[in-house]
Amino acid sequence: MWAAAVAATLVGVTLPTVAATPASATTTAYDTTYYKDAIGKTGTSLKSSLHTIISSQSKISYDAVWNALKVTDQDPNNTNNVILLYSGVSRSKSLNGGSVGDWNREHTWAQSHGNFGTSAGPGTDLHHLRACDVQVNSTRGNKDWDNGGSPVSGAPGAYTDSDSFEPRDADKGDVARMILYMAVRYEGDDGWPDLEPNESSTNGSVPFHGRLSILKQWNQQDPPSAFEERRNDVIYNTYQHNRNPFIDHPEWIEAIW
Ligand SMILES: [Ca+2]
Ligand SMILES: [Ca+2]
Repeated sequence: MWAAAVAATLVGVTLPTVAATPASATTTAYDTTYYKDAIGKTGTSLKSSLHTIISSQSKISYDAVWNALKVTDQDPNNTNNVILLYSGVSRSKSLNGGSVGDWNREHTWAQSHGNFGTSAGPGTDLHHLRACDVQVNSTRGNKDWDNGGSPVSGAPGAYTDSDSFEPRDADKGDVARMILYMAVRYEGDDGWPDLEPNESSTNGSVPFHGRLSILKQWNQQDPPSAFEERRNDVIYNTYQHNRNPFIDHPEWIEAIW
């Protein structure tokens, strides 16, 4: 009787998960499916493999981006609102537009850094588009990414100078993973420019974004959040059917760059 009772009790016991992998490596439900061909690779081989995987996607129009952002960027605590990049402000979904007080569509990879415009392609790729306050978006402009400068009005914790923009801490990793997604997704083989990171903060209109060393720091400093992970899932399941590998595996940024 006693032994049977103990055995019955043990059936319900959940054994602790053994962490067999280093803290820097992550495993996801997609490793044996979506990322199957990339697992175990590093460097250009990993980049090339991921490029092939994530290039299989659906594309949406620039107009459709409005409604998509209302879903991908929804405030987890208020379904009527979106959370704005750089400021963290929660604002009504209905205030999308171009006036002061509205939110609009921020291209994290600035449109001018590749001249891709807003036809279906990099200019409408939800993995780097975020809801953003109109005035803060204007302040960011097409600047490269770097630390330092003066405080940004309307975005506490963000800084800017003449050629670069530093997001607030909570958005630093998001920006890094979005920029480096673009670098892997767009390799110049589909009619769009080959987008790449570099170390410059004065790229202007060339298809580069700097500064890579800073983006790598930001990726380490601000790991993927639940908001970012949900966003990746929504884009994958509902809109584009491709994923941002760096939200699933932030350590792949170091493995490639
Ligand atoms: Ca973050
Ligand atoms: Ca590229």
